[in-house]
Amino acid sequence: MISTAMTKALNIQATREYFAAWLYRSMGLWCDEAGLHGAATWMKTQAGEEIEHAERFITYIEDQGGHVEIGALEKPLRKFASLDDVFAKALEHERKVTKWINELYTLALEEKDVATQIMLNWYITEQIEEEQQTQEVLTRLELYGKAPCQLMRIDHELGKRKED
Ligand code: OFO
Repeated sequence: MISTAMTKALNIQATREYFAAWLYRSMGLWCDEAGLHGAATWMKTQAGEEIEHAERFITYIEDQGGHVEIGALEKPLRKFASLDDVFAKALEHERKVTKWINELYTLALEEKDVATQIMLNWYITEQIEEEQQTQEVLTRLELYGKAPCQLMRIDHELGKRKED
């Protein structure tokens, strides 16, 4: 059993995870149009992961006997200046997600809700990985991505991404 406040907060985060899927899917569409099909694959894989993140929250709310309600999704960004810009915005978004997960954890601590703390541990670890992998791509793009042949090489590498 989880509190009403916690149920509401987890529902909001589930919706945010769906929004993240929308955002990454939209970024992937931009990449495809820019001829960056490897990056598009990377983004599509990430969108799939975000749906899994949302589903994980939903399953937890249900397992705790809570009421699940998905909120409305805002329109994701569709225009970007460059692939650097796409990954810079992805990193910015992941940092926001980390902050939200930390806020959920703080609420769970305040409520002495140990089960939710344990559930959130997975997301805390996941956010370290998500920020790190996005930052890594952005760094490579900033360092080498200005040369078209290097950009193509990076794009090719991004296309090898498999679901973790
Ligand atoms: Fe990209 O993060 Fe979900 O949780």
